[in-house]
Amino acid sequence: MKRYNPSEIEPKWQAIWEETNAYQAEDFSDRPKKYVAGQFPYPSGAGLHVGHSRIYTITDALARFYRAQQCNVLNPIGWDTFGLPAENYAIKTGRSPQDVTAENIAHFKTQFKRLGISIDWSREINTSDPEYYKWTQWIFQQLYKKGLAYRAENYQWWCPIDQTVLANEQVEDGRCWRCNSQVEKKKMKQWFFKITAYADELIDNLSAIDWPESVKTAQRNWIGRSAGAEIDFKIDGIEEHTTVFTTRPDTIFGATFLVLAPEHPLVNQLTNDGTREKVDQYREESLRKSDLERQENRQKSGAFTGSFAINPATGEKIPIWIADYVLMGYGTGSIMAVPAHDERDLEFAEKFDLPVVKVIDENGIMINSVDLTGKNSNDIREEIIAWIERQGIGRAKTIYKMRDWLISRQRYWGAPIPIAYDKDGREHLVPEDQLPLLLPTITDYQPDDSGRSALAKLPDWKTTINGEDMQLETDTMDGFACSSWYLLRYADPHNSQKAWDKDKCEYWNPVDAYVGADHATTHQLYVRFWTYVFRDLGLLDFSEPITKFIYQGYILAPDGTKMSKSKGNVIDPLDVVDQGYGADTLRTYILFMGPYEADVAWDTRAIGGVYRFLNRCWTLVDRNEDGHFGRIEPSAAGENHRSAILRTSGQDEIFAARNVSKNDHIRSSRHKTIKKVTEDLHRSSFNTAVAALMEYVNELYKVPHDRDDLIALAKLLKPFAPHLASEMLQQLKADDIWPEWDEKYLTTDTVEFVVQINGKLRARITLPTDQATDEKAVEAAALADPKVQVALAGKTPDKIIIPPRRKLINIVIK
Ligand code: ANZ
Repeated sequence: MKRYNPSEIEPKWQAIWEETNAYQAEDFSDRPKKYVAGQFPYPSGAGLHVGHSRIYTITDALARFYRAQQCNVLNPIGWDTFGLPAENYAIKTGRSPQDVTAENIAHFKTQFKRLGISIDWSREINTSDPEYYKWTQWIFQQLYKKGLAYRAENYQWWCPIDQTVLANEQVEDGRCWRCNSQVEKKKMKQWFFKITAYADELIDNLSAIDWPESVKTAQRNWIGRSAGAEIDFKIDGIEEHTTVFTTRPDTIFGATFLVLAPEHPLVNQLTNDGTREKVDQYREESLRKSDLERQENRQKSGAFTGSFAINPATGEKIPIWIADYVLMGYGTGSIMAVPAHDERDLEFAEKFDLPVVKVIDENGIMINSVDLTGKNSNDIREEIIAWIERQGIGRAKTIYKMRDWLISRQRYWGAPIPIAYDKDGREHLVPEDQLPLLLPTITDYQPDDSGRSALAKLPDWKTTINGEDMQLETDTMDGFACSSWYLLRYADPHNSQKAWDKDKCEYWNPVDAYVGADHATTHQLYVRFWTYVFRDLGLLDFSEPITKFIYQGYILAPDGTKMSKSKGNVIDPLDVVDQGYGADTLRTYILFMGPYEADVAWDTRAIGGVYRFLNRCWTLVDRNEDGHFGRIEPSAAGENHRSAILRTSGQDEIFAARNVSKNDHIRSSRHKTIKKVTEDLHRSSFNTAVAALMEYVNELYKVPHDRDDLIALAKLLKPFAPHLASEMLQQLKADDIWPEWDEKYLTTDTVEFVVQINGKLRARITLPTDQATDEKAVEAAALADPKVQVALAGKTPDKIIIPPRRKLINIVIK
């Protein structure tokens, strides 16, 4: 009898897996391919915490499940290494991001291996490796040539602490996503990727992919498609007009004033001597507010320009105001205000005492709308748009909230943008044969005084193109650029001639299951965008890169709060392993703790429960080492009713074997468990699969079983507890091919009867449910039982009483 000792079993199997390259995926195979991947980690100094390990545990359970089903499985890993934390650490400590990153990767790698994650290590990638970012730069070139990468001057979000520009997606509630400081606006020349060119496809394709609705909704809202119309309003007295964007052209008869964003270019012209002072003052005030403040402030403010426009539907003169609730960066920066049907406009009209004209009644019927009165407003939209088009004063228009993706960062630790400037400041692509444009090793990482990256301080940050010396771009690319194509690179990670070989890329992609925690409107939108670009460049022939996305919930601290480094409540998975629980317990616990999408608090007591469960699995196999299954130890009492006492790692567990014969009941349990676990894994319901295994183990303790019952247990356990399961399978001399269930055994539910002879319990018998109500069959089964026969000692029973609805057989002999 051996104790369950994960610290012995786990290193043993990890070494075997490593030596045999057990998880290497084959490029091309007749077997069905399965590509699973967890969002690759940023290898921080703190190491992987249990929250991250949930991602890879889920991914690994799927990988092992598919592998056992004889699929050709790709489960790769890489490191998302560029970014601010490593650079800030370098500034603080003087240690190079290159060195620190290498150390962190080594630590992460150890963690992955010690958790038994079945990675194809031959495909490891690292975004700050020149062999990788060479191709990130090459992709930049392709985008540039297609007009999808461009430089423009614009007001940008600027983080004063991190000293860098932020993408819209990286500003949360007016604060920097990374350091939480209040962001500012700064006018700068920046690089953009034209994601807006694919706005429609990014929305329309969502219906075809198996992603959580919440993530799809987040993307839909982020892209923010609004269908409506642009309408030109003539300005009274001058040869000018302003164009508004509206989603409600049907309300045009109720437009009682216009509102322009304070930054609108027409404002100066509309202002006169009497209004200029107030208008200028208001404009200055609003420039200091963030868009979010401007939108959320219910206390409406504004200024009258002194000019009027003509409502083209009513012919009436309506005043033109400026107000900060109208944003310059959306639509045309100018609106027709319909206070009767728009809340913001109503707040504004009430504040400044402007007219309110209702044009639609409660039933959606038009009123006060000349000859449209009486019609249904829903039917009017098209009619109005057709009318403004005929008049030549407007057109149907769809706009989007999403802006182009801002990708330049004024920081050193990123992939250099492969652009150089000639002496006239004109842009040139760094030629392909100069790639990778290597990030030089430096010692002073601090950005320069004007907020440019440390590269700006290097006198030789230059190149020669066509014989001309040129200054290289000092901005580097957003880390999200590097992570927008890594899933493709895994298919062909060492290709030095191309970003990827098309056949390999198409063999593996799209990803069958992508597991992650976040980035719905950043990473996962960018990945989709780039895939469309690659498709249009002929580099691949599919559109959606991720077929199924598994969005995992957070693991919370035991008190239900978020784990965070600053609170010091982060749990290191290796600590749990080293406490003696082992990786298998940790993994099984993580998968058992709740549905994968739920946020669940860490519970140390529950880990103990999972450890005991694995211990019981171990014991079942260990005590049968000699090949006897369901073996009965003679008990001291020498009775027919026997028991065996098992000793397992300091705990006594009583195994009561009730019947010597192999019975149908356990076979039925086995097949049911196989079916349940298989189906649960297909729908990623890991916690219910573990629960089913726990029930099955309880059954195995109660009734005799054979080798096949234990083999099934070990095979089903392997996605969760791969080390222990491998050990069990080795002892049972079995392969690890996923077991199948047979429908015919599922229905044989059984009923257990107690057999008494002259009031004394002599045996228990199990009958299929459909026979349990057949008195003759129950009688016959009782009399055929070997223990009953021994007790009868050849005598014929006088009476057999089977009380209705009780699982009891009374045999009376004289
Ligand atoms: C008249 C109207 C009547 C409007 C009505 C709404 C309701 P979404 O759906 O978010 O696209 N709008 C247009 N441009 C704006 C800007 N730059 N800043 C602030 N508001 C702006 O919203 C479109 C509606 O928001 C547009 O339709 C416009 O007001 C306003 F009963 O026009 B509407």
